Formats: sequence, structure tokens, C-alpha cells
Amino acid sequence: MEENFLMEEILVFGHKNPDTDSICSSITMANLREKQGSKATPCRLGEINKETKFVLDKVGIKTPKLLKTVSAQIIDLNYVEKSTVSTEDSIKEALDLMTKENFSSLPVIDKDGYFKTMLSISDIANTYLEIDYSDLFSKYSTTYENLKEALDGEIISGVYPKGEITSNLKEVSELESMKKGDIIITTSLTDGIDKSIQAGAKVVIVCCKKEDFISPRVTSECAIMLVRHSLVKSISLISQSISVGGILNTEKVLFNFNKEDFLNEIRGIMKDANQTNFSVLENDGKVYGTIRTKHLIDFHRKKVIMVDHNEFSQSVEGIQDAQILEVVDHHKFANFQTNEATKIRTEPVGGTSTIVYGLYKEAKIEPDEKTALLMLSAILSDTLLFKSPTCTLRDVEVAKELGKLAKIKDIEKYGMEMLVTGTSMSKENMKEIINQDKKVFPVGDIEIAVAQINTVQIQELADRKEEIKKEVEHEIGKYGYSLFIFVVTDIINSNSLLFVYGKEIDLVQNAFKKDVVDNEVLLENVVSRKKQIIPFLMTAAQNM
Ligand SMILES: [Mn+2]
Repeated sequence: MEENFLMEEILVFGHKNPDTDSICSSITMANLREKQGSKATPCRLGEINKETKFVLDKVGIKTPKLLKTVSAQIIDLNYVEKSTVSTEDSIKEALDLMTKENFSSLPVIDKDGYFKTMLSISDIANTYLEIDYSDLFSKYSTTYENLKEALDGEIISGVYPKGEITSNLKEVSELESMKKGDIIITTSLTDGIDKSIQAGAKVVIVCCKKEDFISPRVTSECAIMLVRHSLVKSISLISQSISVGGILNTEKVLFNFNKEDFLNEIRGIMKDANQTNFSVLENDGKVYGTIRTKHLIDFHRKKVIMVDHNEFSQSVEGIQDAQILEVVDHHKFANFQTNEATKIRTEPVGGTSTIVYGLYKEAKIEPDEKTALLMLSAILSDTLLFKSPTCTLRDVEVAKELGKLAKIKDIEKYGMEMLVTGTSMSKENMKEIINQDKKVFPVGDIEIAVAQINTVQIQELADRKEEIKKEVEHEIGKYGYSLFIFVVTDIINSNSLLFVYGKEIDLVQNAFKKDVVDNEVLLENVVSRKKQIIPFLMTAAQNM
């Protein structure tokens, strides 16, 4: 169990617009790999159809989760930099970090860890250029702690204050303009320290060597900070003590990302942006890290098993980013390419589930009742109850074995019930039925509309002839078609019943050499609109 928890998840899915074979093969394939010790999750790439819903309800399992993409996300990157600066840090600390780690910018966080903006080297440079030490602390904020740290000062006596500096910095020669509580900077060589204390200074910064320091003659609370640097150097260091929070440029337009953003969506933004380092945020607004373009090529790929398809165009978005561990399919291979060796299992049989069953057998794992019913349903669906030309003897054999395991006595009866439920249109309105798959063909200067629907029970629609007539006449009135043919195709018996309306009904009689009776004509062994209906209408139209 423990091991299972740490193991990486494998996503198993069929094609877009999933059919019963795609869904059932995903579930049964994921089950098999789980039984063999992997962590595999069945997924779907779209809404399930009525037939699949019937099967899942019958088996009593829930619909697999919807998978929208397997594109790599920022969290999949193998390298994300974690450096940040805080608004309370001094710009010296920020500059040191940026120089050491070679960053041109870094994310700034507030004291609670939330992202504020990015600080760039140019923000610091611009601040240095503008600095005038006399109003330093009123213009930029900093703390007594940062001041002491920047100067590497030592408190000799007095009480050194804490927190935000609100007073001014004065040189000892400016004592007449100082206010009580200001910070004075001086050397030890004059009587500057005494004068500063008497004038009410809060802190006196003394720039001299320790051995040259002369203790003040007056005693007070005033803090004396000894600094080893020269006066000029000290003033320059003081300017570095100002807090990052005080120099942030909030008007700059900068990009930042969420850690769940997809790499294929941020690549273009990163390429075009006037920025080299990008902040990545957690969902709560804290900083996850920063990324640079060069890191985008090294990411962890999601692991997948493709079933019942192999073409990327029919697969999940971002499939090119994924690591394809396996393909189990019964379709032709046309455009299939991977970045690494892939386990491919393909057989020319009627359903992917027939192959999956073979994999169970090879693994010496007997499918349980539910698994068997899922596989059986998929085979019956893909082979149209063994009547499809793609059906093989192997599909029939496997279905029989599965029928026993699933405790289904009459598999054809069960299959028929499934197909009937899947194609049932009793609850749909005629407008939707007719417009589900309607194509319009111009012939000379007239227009012919041919709508088609697949079913296993023609009678269900034949019983609704009045509704068909009404809806088709409405279509003709609205669009001006000269002929409207509604083709109801029985997918089991390969027949089509045509409902024909419009002023060119003769065209149908000429095309198929059969009489249209009461706006109806039955065409035996006709299922394809493209191959068996349209060409004949075109020929008949040319001969008129
Ligand atoms: Mn299939």
C-alpha cells in the first residue's frame, strides 16, 4: 500500500468522442496494470454516449474521470529556482544574492510570504543614482537592524532602537538643522559625539578605528555605534541599508505564472517578454519559485497508456509531451512516433477489448465478473453483435468466454438491449434527430439535403412519420431544398429506410430504380450515404 502511494500514476485512455470500446478498454486495461502492481487510472477524453452509460450502469461503476490534457506543467519542471527577497531585506542583501546567483531579477515577498512584485538590478541601480543621503530615511524606508547590518556596526553604549527608521540622517556639521531623535554620523576626532548627544540625537554613528575611539563625556540613552569604515564609505553603505520594500517599482508590467500553468502556453509569453526571470506562484499567492527559458526543456513527462487509438490527432491534448508506455489498439498505424521505446500491442480484431482479454490471459489473471462484462460489452458494441466486417472469429470466441465469466446467458440478447438503448431516440425531439447529421449537396441549380441516423430499430422512427413529415417540410420551407432525404440506417441488418420529401422525388426513383411509396423507400444493403446514396443521386440528376 505504502509503495503504491509513492508510485507514479499512469493515465489510461481511449480516443476522443469515446465509444464503448474506448471507455471499457481504458477501465479494464487500468485494472490489469493495477493487479500487476502499477498505479493506473482510467480516463475519458469526452462525454460518454448513451450506450456506454447503459454498460457502466449495468456493471455498477462510475464514469472514468475526464482528462483534458497531458501537457507538461510548471510543476513538472525538473529545475525551479527558489531564491526570493523580502520587502524587509536591505537592497545590499538583495544585490549580494542577485550577484552571487546571477539573477537579473528576483521575486519580492512580504513578511507573510506573499508575492509583491519582481525586483530587478535596474531598480537598485536607479535608486542608487537618485539617492541623496540627507532625506534618505524619509524618502526610502529601512530599519535600524538593516542600518546596523549594512555598516557592520558595533553598539558601544546606549540603547539601540529597533524597527522602522523615521528620523533623518545628519552629518555632525549640520547639528543646527537637526531635530530631536535624528541619527548623526561623525568621526571620533572632534567633540562631535558629545555635541550630538547634547542636541538630542537618538543614534550617533562614529566612523573610526576602535583604538581611536574616544568615549563621550556625557552619559545618556543615546546609542553609540562604532563603524570601521571611513565617513564617505559609511554614507555609501547607509544607502544600501534601505529596504527593498521602499524601492519597488509597481508600475512595471511583469509576467508571472501559476505553478499549474502549461509549458506550451507559457513558452511564447516567455520568449516575447522583456524579462528573463519569471515568478511562479502557488494557488494562495505565495511564491513557488522562478523559471528561466532555458529550464523549459527539462521536465517530467506524464506516463500514459493509449488504448483503442494511436493517432495523436484522436488523442488527448499534449500527448507529444507525455511518455507513452504502451499502445493497445486494433486500428491501422499511420502517423505514430514516440521519443522512446514503447510497448505496442496491436491485432487486427474487432475490438480493443479482445486484445485486452488476451493480455489478461497472458498474465494468468482471470477477469472478475464486472471486468468481463465491460470487455464483453465493448466487443459486442465494436462488432455490432458480430455483424461488422471487422469482426473476427477470435472476437466471437473471446465474447463467449467473457459471457461465461460475466454470467450473461444470452450474449446476443444482452448486446441487442445495449445497442437499442444506445441508439434509442424515443426521448429526443425530431428537430434534433434530423439535424444530428445533415449534409447539403448542390446539384446543378438545385439543393438536396440528406440527413442520416443510425439505429438498431427502424420501427421506432417509422412510428413517428407524422413528426418526420412536419419537421422535413419545415426544413424545405426554411431553406428551399428541392429534395430532402432522411435516411434511417439499420446498422445490424445493413438496410436503410429513406423518407423522401420535396418536388424532386422522381430523382430518388430514377437513382435507385425503386418506387417511392407514401414518401418511403427501403434500400437493402445500403448503409453509406457517401458511397451508396449520393453518387446515384448525382448521376440521376445529370440524366434528367
Ligand atoms: Mn475500438
